[in-house]
Amino acid sequence: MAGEPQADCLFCKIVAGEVPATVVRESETTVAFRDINPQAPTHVLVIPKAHYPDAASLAAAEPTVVADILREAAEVAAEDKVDTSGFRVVFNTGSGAGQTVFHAHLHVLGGRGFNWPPG
Ligand code: IU
Repeated sequence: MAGEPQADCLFCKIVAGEVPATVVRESETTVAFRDINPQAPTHVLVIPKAHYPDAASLAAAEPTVVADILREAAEVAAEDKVDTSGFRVVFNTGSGAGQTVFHAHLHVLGGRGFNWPPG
C-alpha cells in the first residue's frame, strides 16, 4: 500500500532505527539526517517517514508532508547557521536527474557557494 515501509528500502530502515544514521531532527512525519557522503559543509537529507519513491509521488499522495519537509529543511539550515548565507534544497526526481535512492528525500546543502545552473 502507498506509504507503507518497504523491506528493501534503506531509508525506511533508517526511519525504523534498523540502520544507523546521524539524525539531527525528527518530527511526526519526517526524519532529517546527515548525508553519508556530504557535498557541502552542511548536507542533510530530510525524508518522509512514509515510503514514497520520489517527491512527485509524495506530493500527489501527501502534500502536507512536502510542506513539513520544507519547514524541517529551514530549521536544519537555521540550526547549522547557514540560513543567513543561503542554502540550497534539492529533490532529485528520477534517475536522469541523479536520484539513486528511491525513497523521497530533500537535500539541504549549505556552508559554501553554489553555481547556477547546477551540474
Ligand atoms: P540521490 O538524490 O538519490 O542521489 O541522493 C541519495 C543520497 O543518499 C546521496 O547523497 C547519498 O550520499 C545518500 N546516502 C546516505 O546518506 N546514506 C546511505 O546509506 C546511502 C546514501 I546508500
